[in-house]
Amino acid sequence: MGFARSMSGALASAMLCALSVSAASAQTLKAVKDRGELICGVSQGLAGFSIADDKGVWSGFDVDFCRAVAAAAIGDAAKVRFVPLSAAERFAALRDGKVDLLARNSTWTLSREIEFGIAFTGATFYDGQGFLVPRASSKTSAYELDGAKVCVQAGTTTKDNIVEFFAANSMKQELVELGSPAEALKAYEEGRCNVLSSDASQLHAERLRLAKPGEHVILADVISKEPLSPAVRDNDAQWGRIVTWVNFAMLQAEELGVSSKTIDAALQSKKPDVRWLVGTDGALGEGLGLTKDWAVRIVRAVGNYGEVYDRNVGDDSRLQIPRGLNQLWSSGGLQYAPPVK
Ligand SMILES: N[C@@H](CCC(=O)N[C@@H](CS)C(=O)NCC(=O)O)C(=O)O
Repeated sequence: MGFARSMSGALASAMLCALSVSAASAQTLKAVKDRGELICGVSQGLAGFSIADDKGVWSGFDVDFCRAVAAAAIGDAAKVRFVPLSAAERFAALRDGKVDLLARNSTWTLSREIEFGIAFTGATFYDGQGFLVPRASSKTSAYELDGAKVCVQAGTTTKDNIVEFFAANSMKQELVELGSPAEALKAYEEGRCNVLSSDASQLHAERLRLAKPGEHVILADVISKEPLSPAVRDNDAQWGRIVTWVNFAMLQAEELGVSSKTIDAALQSKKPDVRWLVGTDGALGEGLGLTKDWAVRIVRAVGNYGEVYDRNVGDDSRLQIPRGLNQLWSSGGLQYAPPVK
């Protein structure tokens, strides 16, 4: 009796099913190319990172990352379908194949990788958890917050960090958990809490939505590491590599002075590192399953890392978040791309 016939029908079909799932799941690049569109999970609206305007046009740091991946993978940064996801639903949506990529101000943690079978592809933005308080409270440090009522968004790393930080410093707190950032901000504005806590980058964005932003301060202390990273399913190494190296290509471009303004000159460059990046030397793009000009497409579409940072959250944006840890390593920060060669 043959192997297949010796198994029960149900078992055989379960195995076939498992086979086809793993074959399909290792094919994200092919699925994206065949569809002609990248499906990218983003936030439901966070200025600077991912937000849609009244015409439904998305912008932000995470949005530009999705566009960069689309430029590299399908040659068109406009071919992205953005799927807004709440904090609570985002990782299951990725796991269940509802999106090809999650770029949603999500903190890279080991427990998330284990629980959801996902892989973070590398920190695009080093953040930390901070506190927003009314200026009139005269608080200047996180260590002065004993007894605070703290508004946080449910389903985030934020809540656990509060519990741990206050306990570790023998301070009391009362958590007020809300379902969305808008609700958290409203609760803070209405005085249902006297502290709003989240990733410091988000506090910069949320403060601008208050009636009088100048009457609120972001304390200098951060109480956690929040390396924000895109994520993919962990069963498709080729796709994971592409997403990882899109970020590195943008960093490498900044380090080499290759920008959306200098990209044509870069194609004529004799510098070996520039030639590797833009594909006039080597065959790295083909090795990734893309084309030799993959990095050129990225830089033309969204610019290098510094351009994306400045436009969305830095000097050229309303948020004005200092580069800080997100400076390149060569300028004293943590952003460091391995050799693109
Ligand atoms: N980086 C943290 C926090 C991320 C997060 O979702 N923050 C909330 C605000 S505290 C947010 O971005 N909300 C936007 C939304 O839900 O659309 C995490 O990964 O848990």
